[in-house]
Amino acid sequence: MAEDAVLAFLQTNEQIVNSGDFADEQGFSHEETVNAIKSLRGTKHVDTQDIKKESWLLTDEGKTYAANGSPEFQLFTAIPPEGISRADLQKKLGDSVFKIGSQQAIKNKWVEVGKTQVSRKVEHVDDNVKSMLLKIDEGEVLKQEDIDALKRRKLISLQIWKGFSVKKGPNYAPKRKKPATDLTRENLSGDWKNLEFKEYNFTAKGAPVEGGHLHTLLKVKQQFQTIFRQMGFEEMPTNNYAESSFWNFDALFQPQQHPARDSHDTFFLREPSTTRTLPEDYVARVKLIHESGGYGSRGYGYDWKREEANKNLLRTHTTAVSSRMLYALAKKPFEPKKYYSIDRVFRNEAVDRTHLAEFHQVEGLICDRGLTLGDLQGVLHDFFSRLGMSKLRFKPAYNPYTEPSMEIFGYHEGFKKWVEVGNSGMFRPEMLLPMGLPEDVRVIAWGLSLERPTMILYGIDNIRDLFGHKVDLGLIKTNGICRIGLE
Ligand code: FB9
Repeated sequence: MAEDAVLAFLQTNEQIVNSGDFADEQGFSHEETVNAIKSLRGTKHVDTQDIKKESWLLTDEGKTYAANGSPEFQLFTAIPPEGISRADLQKKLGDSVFKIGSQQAIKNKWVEVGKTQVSRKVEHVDDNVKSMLLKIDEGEVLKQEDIDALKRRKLISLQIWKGFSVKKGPNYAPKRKKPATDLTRENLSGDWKNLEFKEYNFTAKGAPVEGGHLHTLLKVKQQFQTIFRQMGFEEMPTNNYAESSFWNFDALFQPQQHPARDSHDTFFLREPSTTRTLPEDYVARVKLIHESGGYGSRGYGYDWKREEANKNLLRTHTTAVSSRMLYALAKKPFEPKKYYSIDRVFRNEAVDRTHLAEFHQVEGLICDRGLTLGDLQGVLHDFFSRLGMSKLRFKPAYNPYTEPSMEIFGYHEGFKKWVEVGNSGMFRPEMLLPMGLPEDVRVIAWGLSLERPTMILYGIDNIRDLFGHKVDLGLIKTNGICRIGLE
């Protein structure tokens, strides 16, 4: 071991004058020797003095000039006394030597290079570059101006050698006892007094603690959950991506020929392709409301088909869960409720930089007697102001299951512009009354996505950097905490 060699050498010698020579004599690499010396210095077995040597080394180009002569000298000697054509000279020397050689020879006033002819301007020249390079190679020290000239032509490079001279330190011993690192049951019994303990390295970094990391979307989801909880909403159970067309569309009074129910917009399941059970009495009322209306509505006047309602799909909105919850509410003595959901929904749509075939829908609803559109606008102001958006505008819109419906726009203080932030409306009587909810019960509801606010908050402009198999897990680890009140 290099450590043992250093300690043994110092037992019979005053000092190691130069760690480099010592390494060569002892047959160790200089790196290994230096590491051993640093370790022995750490436990004060040795004291050291830094040695720093600067020397010039020939670069690869410098080595070729030292061997073949400088390009300018090669060019000069290739020109016969009567001169030579450029083309012949270039052919003789090769492009690189001709190019560099002619530039330097002209600079030295050795040659004259015309459009076609090259001729000598002097009788004789010396190849000083070559002789200087050979001197450096032999370790000679040159004048600074010569060094600078060769450095400028990148023919030499500076090599800095660092080593040590080494002497015995206060804790010197011919053999180093392996420093103890812990007090143990064994050494506590007695010989701890004779042990040498490794010094604490208080600057050492702790081992990185690998822990779990919340996905960026889930950080924002938690913030939305907090907002809904603060507003007194309960979370709906959304743990079923697979849904029947009945709950996803028919229960919402969405007609069976609606384009959104086409396989171009919806993912239908192949297996199991149809749902097993539906509440038959309620299905009968839904069939009726679609076909011939009721409760003052004309209905759609088409033949409603059970097999269409039975088709299983990946839910296209969390409103499918809202319909299940409202039906469950209608089966009990009525009590007002505030529900929310935040979960994945799936749409068979064209994907692009900001859209995938799925997204996380955020939905809120309030079910109570006598609610009005004003109540909806009020709760939207409350909700979005908690997201840092206090200025809202509403634009009339259409949804198959809400009337009236409104698109929601919020003024984004950061972008200094209005941003579409969601959609909303009052569920239609054709949806609520067949469920069996009391006549005067109204449901106001709204929805938005989780991805849009997340991408704004974290400055992500491609959805694939946020969601999917290409997400950079390093970002998941390093993305900051989410403080809602998005700026
Ligand atoms: O999220 C959306 N925009 C948005 C939301 C928040 C936000 O952060 C604010 C800074 C603080 C920024 C932007 N949108 C809805 C609007 C647009 O992004 C839109 O282009 C994309 N929409 C999705 C649907 O696209 C297929 C977002 C998604 C959406 C739209 C409507 C609903 C839900 C999600 C709904 C609903 C609804 C309506 C009535 C009753 C019940 C639910």
